[in-house]
Amino acid sequence: PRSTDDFVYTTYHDLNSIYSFMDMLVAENSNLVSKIVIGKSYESRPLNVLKFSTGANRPGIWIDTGIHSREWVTQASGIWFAKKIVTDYGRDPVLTDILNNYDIFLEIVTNPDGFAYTHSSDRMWRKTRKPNPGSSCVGVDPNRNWDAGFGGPGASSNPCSQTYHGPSAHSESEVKAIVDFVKSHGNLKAFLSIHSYSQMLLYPHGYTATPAKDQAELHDLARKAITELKSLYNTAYTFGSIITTIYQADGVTVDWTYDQGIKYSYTFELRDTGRYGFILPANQIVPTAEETWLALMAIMEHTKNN
Ligand code: ING
Ligand code: ZN
Repeated sequence: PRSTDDFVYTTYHDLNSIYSFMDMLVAENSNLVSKIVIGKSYESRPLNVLKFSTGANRPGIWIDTGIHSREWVTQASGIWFAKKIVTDYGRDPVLTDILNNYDIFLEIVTNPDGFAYTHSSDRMWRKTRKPNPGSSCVGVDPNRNWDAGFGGPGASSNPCSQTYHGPSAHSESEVKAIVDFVKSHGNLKAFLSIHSYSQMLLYPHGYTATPAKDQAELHDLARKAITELKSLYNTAYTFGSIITTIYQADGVTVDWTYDQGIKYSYTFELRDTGRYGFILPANQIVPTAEETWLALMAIMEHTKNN
């Protein structure tokens, strides 16, 4: 494609295609979008973040997709979100109001080494691609590597496990880059980390059953967000805290961000509930992105109003 209008949103794309999409989007909308490189992956790929901004010194909203590389509908949805933002700014009054007060940061390919590997070698790869010394198994689960209950029973110490927590908190450069970004930014108000699959909207905590201090508000907002989501294609989501809704999970992204003071920290699990799982047919990409966007807008609007 020569422009993001020609880009095909209804199919899955490889890393080069997504990285060129980002550059096209920035070139076409340089007054609204820029690309920040927050670090590099273990295999030295750039960790690209799109910044949507209409002014200086704004608080921020973070969205990441693809931290687990095999969850392809999430990166594909991230692409669609990026195009949606530039299309709707100045047209949709709610998004315009959000962007006139907040910056949005969007990391579409949060685990680029894993993503490249899902295209080249193993479609079901989840983890990073850093070798583990003393083991023939590769990679760390980047959703068990954060310094929030790190190393607890909701993660594995076995390097061959899909939930291996890694040698230490933030050992993975893909995680550390976000940690550094969150700390240096210092004013993120929402942090939305997008996975698939299961059709769930989850809030902290995963490492403890002690309710988050904002549990009541997070719960009500989750209900509102999934009600909006369902209004489009009748897709049913469950919601609640991570530990009560799925299972104990230690060292997860949104527990760390919540404990850093980012109140609106949520994880999505997008379509489906298991019929296709990670191999979601491409004809569901755009419907998934569209319905998810309604939930994201509900959370972003609430963030702006609170
Ligand atoms: N499932 C998530 C996992 O990492 C999850 C579930 C999400 C746990 C958020 C904790 C926090 O186990 C997938 N599919 O990645
Ligand atoms: Zn995941």
